[in-house]
Amino acid sequence: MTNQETVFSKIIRREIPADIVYEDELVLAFKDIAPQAPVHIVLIPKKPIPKLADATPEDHALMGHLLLKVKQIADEAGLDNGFRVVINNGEDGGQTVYHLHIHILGGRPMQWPPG
Ligand code: DGP
Repeated sequence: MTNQETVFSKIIRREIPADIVYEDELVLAFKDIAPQAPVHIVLIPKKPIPKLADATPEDHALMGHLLLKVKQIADEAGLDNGFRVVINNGEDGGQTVYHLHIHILGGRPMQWPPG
């Protein structure tokens, strides 16, 4: 197992099951296994960037693609009343899976500030 090998790599390779809601050549989105809201989708790049702080200028287009896919996935999930987007980065950020991912949460009003 390499440094960048995580459970999300296994989901990309279909080695473990996930409820996939969107896929293209660059990204994959699936339902979070421990949902924190009625809708909780995790969107990942297929490229195994460990965390946001590890993205480089080479990833410029990929980062833009991810954010535009957030909008599409939220639309398709029916989150017309709004939604929250979260990226946990590193230990203090509460990151547990070291494959960059965007949480898309919705279906209830969110609190601010987050814990
Ligand atoms: P984070 O704390 O930002 O690293 O969030 C990781 C998220 O990944 C967490 O909300 C739970 C989710 N997760 C972890 N393992 C699995 C899995 O095997 N399947 C799915 N669908 N989600 C997972």
